[in-house]
Amino acid sequence: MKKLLLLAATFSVLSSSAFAGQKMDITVKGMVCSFCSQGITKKFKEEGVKSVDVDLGKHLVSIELQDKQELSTEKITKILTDSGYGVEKIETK
Ligand SMILES: [Cu+2]
Repeated sequence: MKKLLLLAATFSVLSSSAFAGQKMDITVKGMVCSFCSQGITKKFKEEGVKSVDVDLGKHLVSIELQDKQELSTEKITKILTDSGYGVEKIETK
């Protein structure tokens, strides 16, 4: 029983910090040049994220959210697919 309580406590700490400057790594298909990375950076800046980093070589867009900001994976997928890119994977850290 003690062990179960400890697990529950650990979980609540993790979930309560989930929106405080949460970082997400998005694997994106179709980004090939600096215009792609500029365009994608602009789209996420418009959503008010704290930072955007595009790594063309790794096909990776890393974003960091503002404290308490929520950006759903559905919304992220829509932003990218509307711009003509494909979303392979979204990882929250
Ligand atoms: Cu491009």
